[in-house]
Amino acid sequence: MFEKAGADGDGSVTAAEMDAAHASKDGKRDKSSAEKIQKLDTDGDGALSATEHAAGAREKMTKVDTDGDGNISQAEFQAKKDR
Ligand SMILES: [Ca+2]
Ligand SMILES: [Ca+2]
Repeated sequence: MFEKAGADGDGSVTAAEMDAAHASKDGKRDKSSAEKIQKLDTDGDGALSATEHAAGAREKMTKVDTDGDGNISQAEFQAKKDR
């Protein structure tokens, strides 16, 4: 996803690029792209670097991986969905 979304090739994804990527994928704009980026944009430059994106994904995974074994089991995935 990341290679495709970084349209200007600088390795970062801006809100506009994320909107464009989502728009081409499902035909509608995701209004919360800017908010999502803001949450993960730890250095505050308004763009999401691969590192920031990875950190966000890791944090999400840690939250779901309740027994901390580094894998999302079906039970953990289900528990997250049910929450
Ligand atoms: Ca950033
Ligand atoms: Ca686990």
